[in-house]
Amino acid sequence: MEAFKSPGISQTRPNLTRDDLAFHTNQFDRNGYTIIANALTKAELVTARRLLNEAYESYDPKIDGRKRVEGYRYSANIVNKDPFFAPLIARDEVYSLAQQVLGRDCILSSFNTLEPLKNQGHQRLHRDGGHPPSEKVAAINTLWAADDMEPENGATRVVPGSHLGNDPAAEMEEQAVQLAVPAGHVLVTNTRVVHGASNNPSGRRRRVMHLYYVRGGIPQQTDQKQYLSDQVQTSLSPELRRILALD
Ligand SMILES: O=C(O)CCC(=O)C(=O)O
Repeated sequence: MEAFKSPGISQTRPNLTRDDLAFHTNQFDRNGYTIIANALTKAELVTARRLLNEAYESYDPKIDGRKRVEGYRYSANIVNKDPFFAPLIARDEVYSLAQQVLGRDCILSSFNTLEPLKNQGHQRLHRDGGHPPSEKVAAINTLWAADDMEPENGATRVVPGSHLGNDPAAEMEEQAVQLAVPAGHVLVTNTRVVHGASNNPSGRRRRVMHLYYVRGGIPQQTDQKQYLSDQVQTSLSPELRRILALD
């Protein structure tokens, strides 16, 4: 298991420097993932946890799109759930890296949340994206930990460097590391990197938000124009509307 040292949950967010961006770009290119510290403050974590609980309760595939995932608490269409969530899609610490990798006009493809239930949640290792390693990265996933994510509660497994090859994902379990991602931190993955959610043996809460970004022009996993209510759509700033591809 790879341990990630954290100074603890922060009251404030760090200023993103050019050096930080260069560091994360380098990690992302080499390993296929990187972890951004303290993108959510302590106060935001309290709010996020409450609102995610509400989102799990209110999720309805007919209204929110996508399918319920067995073995998890789950919801899709999270931007529609509360005004707290929309600004996260443009949060500098994460969106700057998305723009660096996917281009300045990159958009949000989907915003979901997934939490493995006690003794459930194991996924086979897989790749989310199919573009050949030689082509430009077409999509990234960003996993925002609302609770400390550790092996005891089903932390994500990844195979470092596997975005650079074509080995079958299902045969790479021995090379996988289970990442410890403290609450408030964000795991950013190249969608070609081999990874999977894991069994949650303790049942301790593991609420994670998945904000999936793609290059501008690529169809969204959740058509935001279709699934966001009129009220939410009209409340959004021009920048958020652009990232959601509403216009
Ligand atoms: O939440 C996680 O740990 C990873 C989820 C995942 O890989 C997926 O749903 O495809």
